[in-house]
Amino acid sequence: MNAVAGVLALDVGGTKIAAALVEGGRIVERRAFATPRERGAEVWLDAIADAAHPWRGRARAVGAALTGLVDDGRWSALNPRTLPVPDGLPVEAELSRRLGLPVRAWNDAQAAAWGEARFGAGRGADEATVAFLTISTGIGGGIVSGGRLLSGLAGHFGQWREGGDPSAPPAEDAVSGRWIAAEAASAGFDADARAVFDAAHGGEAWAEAILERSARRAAALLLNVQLALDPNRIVIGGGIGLAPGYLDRLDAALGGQPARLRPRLVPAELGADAGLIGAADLALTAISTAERV
Ligand code: BMX
Repeated sequence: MNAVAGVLALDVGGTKIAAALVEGGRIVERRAFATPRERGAEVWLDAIADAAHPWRGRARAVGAALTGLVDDGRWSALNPRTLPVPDGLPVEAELSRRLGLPVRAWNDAQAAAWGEARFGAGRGADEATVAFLTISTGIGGGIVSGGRLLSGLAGHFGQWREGGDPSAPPAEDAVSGRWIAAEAASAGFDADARAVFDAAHGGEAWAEAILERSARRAAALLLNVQLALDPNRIVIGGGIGLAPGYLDRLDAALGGQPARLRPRLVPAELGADAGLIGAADLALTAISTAERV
């Protein structure tokens, strides 16, 4: 049995990268920095390894939550606009080589779904299905059903196509933080998503209109998730999803639906830590299972 009990947790999003040391299911140390998007995957991996390096002696495994598709240890983009991940990057092997530890990787929202189902807003759902939807740079999602996390493409709700046209852009391209900022620019305002929320809170009609449109589209997505999975609850996360008033906007947009169709929306309890805590727990389980074989 390995005496070192900690796990290195990584959360790589389109906007920021977070690294943390997790011990006993809790984050004991952390650091975060902006994703150096334009500098490519080699730089992202080196930056991640540099951030995690000081904790190496205190961890027995690495759990990585990555924006994009993660299949059998390889990392690809589903929407390069969120982060232009090269196709099939062997991310588990590449990070393991840099850190000298076993690495397991999942999609960021899938890891967060597990974190919330086990330790957060999904607690107590037992075998029932818990869906997770995070609105941030893009829209991610995850599904925990029967006590298991569904992997691969399962939960990538932001990639759903709108309007019955398979060649339409992904749903997230007209909802997420990136779209909100682009709409502000179109309206003549140099504002990121946070500034748009501040402007709406300050009574600016242009900002409220943008958030209203984003929330209505997200609400339509949530209604479809409810019809597809009939989850016990849908946990809402992400910088946009948890921004002040956004959840109320989602509920208001769903208000006209019959009660049986209306999703039960709950805010993520682990906030921005859900992916880190989920990835750490998943990695610890995966590595411990492998050690027993
Ligand atoms: C995109 C997709 C998802 C991700 C979601 C949220 C890529 C690179 N990412 O839909 O895998 O979960 O964005 O990503 O294709 P985030 O960076 O906003 O957390």
